[in-house]
Amino acid sequence: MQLQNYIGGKWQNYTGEFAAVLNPATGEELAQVPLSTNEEVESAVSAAKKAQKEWALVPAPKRADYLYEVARIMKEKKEHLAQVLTKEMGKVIEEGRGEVQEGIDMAYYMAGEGRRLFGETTPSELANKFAMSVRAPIGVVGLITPWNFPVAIATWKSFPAIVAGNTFLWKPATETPMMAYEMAKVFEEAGLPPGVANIVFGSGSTVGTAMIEHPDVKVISFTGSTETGKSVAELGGRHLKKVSLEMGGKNAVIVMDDADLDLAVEGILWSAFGTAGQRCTACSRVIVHKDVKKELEQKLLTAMEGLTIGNGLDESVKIGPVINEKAMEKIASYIEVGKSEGATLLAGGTSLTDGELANGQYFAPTLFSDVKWDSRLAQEEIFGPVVSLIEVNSLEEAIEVNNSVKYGLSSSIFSRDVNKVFRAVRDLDTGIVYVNAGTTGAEIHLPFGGTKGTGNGHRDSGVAALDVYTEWKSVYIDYSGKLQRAQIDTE
Ligand code: UN1
Repeated sequence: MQLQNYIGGKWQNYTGEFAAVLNPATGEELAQVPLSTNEEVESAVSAAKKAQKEWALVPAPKRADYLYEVARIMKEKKEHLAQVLTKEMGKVIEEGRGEVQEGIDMAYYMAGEGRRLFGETTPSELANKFAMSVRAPIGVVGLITPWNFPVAIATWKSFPAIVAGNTFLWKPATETPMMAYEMAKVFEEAGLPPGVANIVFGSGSTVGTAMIEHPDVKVISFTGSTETGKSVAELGGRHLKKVSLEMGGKNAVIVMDDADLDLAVEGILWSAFGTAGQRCTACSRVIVHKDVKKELEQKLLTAMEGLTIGNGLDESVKIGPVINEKAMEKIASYIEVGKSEGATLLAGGTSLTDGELANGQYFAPTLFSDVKWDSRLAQEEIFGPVVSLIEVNSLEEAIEVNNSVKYGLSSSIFSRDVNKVFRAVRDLDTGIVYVNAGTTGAEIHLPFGGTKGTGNGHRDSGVAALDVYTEWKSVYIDYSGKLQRAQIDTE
């Protein structure tokens, strides 16, 4: 099947270059994705621009009605969408369903915003004058999304964008275009006016660059690697774009000596090996108090034996493949880094190729211990099922080690001591903090994003997402019948 761009409410007939989309669990070709050119970006931006003026005039609660319809259709198609997602991305079907649910939740949540989109009224310093600030749409927005959450992340960006009166152009990752294609069908079925939602498939270097450089694209929202995010920010800066970035993480679970260790093990397993470790929120460090280190190690090793690895479509499988060969190579290279840095490899560390796994991209869940906090293994994002145990002597040291990385997305602490917990919540330098839970599992009605190298101050999802897609407009209405000069006629 050859996918097609969705522009101005129409399926294009693109005849240029295509790339193959592979199922990471089996290696089979699922579809072909267009590698679009500037021309397709140009026509999508022009369709989006044309539609935006009218879309902005549709009352926000009516714009929201389309999102309720989107939610309803996604709910109806949930199983189908989850199956497609698992096939193209590899995550296990249970997580595929969870991700689609995240999109449904986001649709309902942002549809609700259509009846709020609160502005503010503020007293004027002058008599008989009314002052308010309202959220105004910005125009055409460009969305660049990654392969690890092919649908959820796109909904965090596109739904607030449209409820606020913008139109969008979405470039999904070339590894996972099928979910974008499915979402285009959902938008079509929901009756979204032509040009409000546009999807252009292709590479970051061509389509992404053209979007960022286009004068009619006013906002760029990007989720992906820190490396690519920096280039997006640089290019966006040169064109004075508002750029919202969500990038890498090197998230840690802190396990204190008073923690419920069995619960900590469950939290670590789920957040380190779920999605085969390919979440920007994935736990890739465990910072453990020295008094419970040995016991935690043993419990983790025992629990890891129960992890089943295979094709995510199989309901009994807990861990699916990683996305592609390049990812396998990167993960394998970090195993070598860990060994050369003197870390102790306790489990995993190899690719899995036996029997049915032979054609897929499978990497064994891996546990390193005795990892030095400042080693590359402990500092760099691996994006695979690899966890590093780092021993500490106190809560203060744990927090310091947590904060020593250049990223600041998610963190977690397992402790039964309320004093330690509150101190950690205050001092952990991350955008998301969990207590007695792993580092993953963000809910869509809270802001999602991080500090330091993870972001640039913006947030996806939650009410904070509206700040990315709206401009504050301050309005002063003078009903005194005379000219009143601010700062001067106030005596
Ligand atoms: C990501 O890894 O890019 O909190 C997003 C979570 C998910 C979203 C992760 N709800 O892990």
